[in-house]
Amino acid sequence: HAPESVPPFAEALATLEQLLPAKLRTPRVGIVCGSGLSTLAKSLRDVVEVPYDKLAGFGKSTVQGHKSALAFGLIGEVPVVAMLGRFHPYEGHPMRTVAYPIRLLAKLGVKELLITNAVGALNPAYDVGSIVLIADHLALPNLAGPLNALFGPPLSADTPRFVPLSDAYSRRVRAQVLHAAYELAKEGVFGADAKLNALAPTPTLPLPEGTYAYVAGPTYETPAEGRFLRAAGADVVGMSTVPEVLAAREAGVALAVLSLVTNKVVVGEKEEGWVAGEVVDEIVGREGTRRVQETVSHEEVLEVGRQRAEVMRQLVERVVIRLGAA
Ligand code: 6GU
Repeated sequence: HAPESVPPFAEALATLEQLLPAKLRTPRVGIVCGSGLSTLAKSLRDVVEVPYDKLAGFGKSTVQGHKSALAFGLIGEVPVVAMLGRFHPYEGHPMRTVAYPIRLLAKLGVKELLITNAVGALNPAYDVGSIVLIADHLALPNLAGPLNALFGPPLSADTPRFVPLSDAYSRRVRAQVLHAAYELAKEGVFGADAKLNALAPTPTLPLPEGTYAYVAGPTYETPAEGRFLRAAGADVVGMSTVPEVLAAREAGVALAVLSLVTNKVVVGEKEEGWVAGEVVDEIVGREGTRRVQETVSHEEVLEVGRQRAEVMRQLVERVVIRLGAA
């Protein structure tokens, strides 16, 4: 394929080599900060931020609530790199651009990737503000061609062609996440109930494991689509992450995904969407209850992100320290 389609990794790597002190040049863990979660960077010591516009091959991030920089620093003694802001296919970025930063992180030597995101809950047991550890995904766009991030010619001769995804969400990294969450729950970080559950003789862990449904967006789901995804086995739904998961797995990077529930997806029963009952009430002059059509807003998503960012920050920090010690 045409050489201009090969992203300028060498150029971006040279820029980073120039800007970073030696101790930050080989990050062990990568962190992707989702909507409203860029404050995760507060965990980093000796930070050097590199704006995306200084790095060859990066697109321009356009979503409100996302910063646009790589933050290099230390958590404990572990060198890490955090993506403050990510690229979404719905912004119009080609999949190559969405995958590019993850491939660059892999070339820098990142061994584990912790991806955070904001999701809507399909599973009625999930409360707004809770964090879900993703165990698997359901990606309808991936099953049908060009929206699969690995569709097209391989990056180079040593890029694997057929990437298995049955092990996409690393059991090793996920176990570290749950151990970290358990420690924090005992310290009260997840609230009083979670603390009691953690201290029980057989503890209940504070994070449920769930399946992430990836949709292309930028529209939120209709109620019928929400019911469809829920019936198909998904627990949460979002518009990011899966392209990055594919790029990371292609590069052999182990990963875990932490999803912050920012809202419950409006699902309801099919009949709740019907307006006929109210019209009949009006026709016969009967008092009735008029339903309001609920919607989700991006502001709501960002606000919950801000409220729960501190818990997510402590969790990510604790996971990194555990990964560094393991
Ligand atoms: Cl309800 N849907 C999708 N697709 N993404 C979301 C969301 C809902 N809430 C946060 N992100």
